[in-house]
This record gives sequence, structure tokens and C-alpha cells, in this order.
Amino acid sequence: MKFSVLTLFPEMLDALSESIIGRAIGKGIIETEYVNIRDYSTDKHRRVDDYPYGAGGGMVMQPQPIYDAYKAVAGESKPHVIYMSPQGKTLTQKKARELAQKGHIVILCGHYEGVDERIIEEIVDEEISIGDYVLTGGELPAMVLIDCISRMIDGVLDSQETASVESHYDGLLEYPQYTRPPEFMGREVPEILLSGHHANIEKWRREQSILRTLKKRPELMENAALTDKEKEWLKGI
Ligand code: 4G1
Repeated sequence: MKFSVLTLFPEMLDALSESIIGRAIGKGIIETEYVNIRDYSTDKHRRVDDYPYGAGGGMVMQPQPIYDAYKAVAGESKPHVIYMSPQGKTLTQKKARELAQKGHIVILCGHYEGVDERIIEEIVDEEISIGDYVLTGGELPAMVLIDCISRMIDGVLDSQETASVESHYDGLLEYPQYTRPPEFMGREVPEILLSGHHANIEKWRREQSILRTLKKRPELMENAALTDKEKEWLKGI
């Protein structure tokens, strides 16, 4: 998988090279390129933004430098183009899994008041948001998207990590985790975890996952993968 990011702040994306993604880049499973849109400005002062028609304040990213940067990374092929935008559908694990099947993804990051609408019409296949809050630019959202998609690509996670994702990603929150020491500030690790009885531990963890999802994020219960037995058990609570 190749990710091409069109941005005014390419250095921000360098942080991705740390951790899991850095390892995948090293292995050659993932390729990244960060293209500075400003390098494609034809303006003598390298400007990439201008005042919005109709006034209203703020600045808008001009279409020409973005289009030329896109042409430079697209080459002859037709990559999948995503605009990180508050107007997009919120990113989900399902969407990340789907995008992990693409071969080349181009990600456009906005700044100021966003991009000229015509660039969205001309090159963008879909808009994706990472959530409903105000940010300065699309770079942090692009990094979130790349991290999330990369973890779904074959060979990025080792078999243990993949098993852990698969067993945990059933739409439920994770069960509580504990490590040493057995007592901290007078708080003890639940006895069952020290029992060594694996079947009981699995059952307890599953119950904890369901109960804390119900308590902390009840809206997730709609799409959670529960067995008929678990649904019956829940009715009793
Ligand atoms: C109106 C948040 C504006 C922000 C309403 C999540 C946010 C890109 C994202 C904004 C951005 C809301 C994202 C806002 C983002 C142009 C440049 C858009 C930065 C910009 C809820 C500013 N996921 N925000 N506008 O933050 O790009 O992807």
C-alpha cells in the first residue's frame, strides 16, 4: 500500500515513522510520500491561498497547486483520493478495513477555511472526518487515518498482534487490565486473575467487556457482536 499525502506541513507527517508504521515502512509493506502543496504554487511568492469569493473572512486553499500536486503523485493510474474534512463521514474500523484493500491512497489535508470546492468535485473520491471538533488542519486526521488503515494491512502486525485485534475487535470495549504489583495504593488485582483458571478468566473478561460497554458507551451495544446466550444473560441484568 502506498499513501501519498498532499499537505502544507509535510514535516508533521514524519512522526508516523515511529512505532508500528515505521516498522511496516522498513519491511516495505507500506510506502509513504509527503508532498508539499506549496512546491506546486505558480505564484512568485509561493502563495497557495486566497480570499474567499463573496467575502466572509478567512482564507481558502486555491485549486491549482493542489491539482498539480495530485497530478504529480497520481501519474498514469487512478489512486483513491480522500479529503480529510469535518464534512466527511466519521472514520470507523469498518471503513479502515475496507480502505486497507486499496493499492494507492492519496490524502488531501486542508488548512485555513478549507479548499476550493472545485478541487473536491474534480479529484476527491470521498471525504472522511475523525470526529466533531475544531482542528487547525487535516494533518493530524491524516495521521490517524494512515495508522488505522495500516494496522489492517496483511503483514503489518505480527500474528500475536493480529490475534489480539481480532479477539478484541468485536465492537466491545476492552476488559480491565492489570500488571504488577498485586497491590497498589491499597487496591488489589481481582482475585480471579491470580487464580490461573483460564476458562474462568476468559468468562470474567468477556462479562467485564460487555458490562463496561453498557455502562460507558451504551451506543456501541447496537453493533456489538454478542452471542444469543450473552443477549439472554444481559436481559437478566
Ligand atoms: C466546522 C476535525 C469546522 C477537523 C465544524 C476533524 C470542525 C479533518 C478534520 C471544523 C478537521 C467542525 C477532522 C474545523 C479539519 C479546514 C482546515 C477544516 C482545518 C479544518 C466540527 C477546520 N477530520 N478542520 N475546520 O475544524 O480539517 O478530518
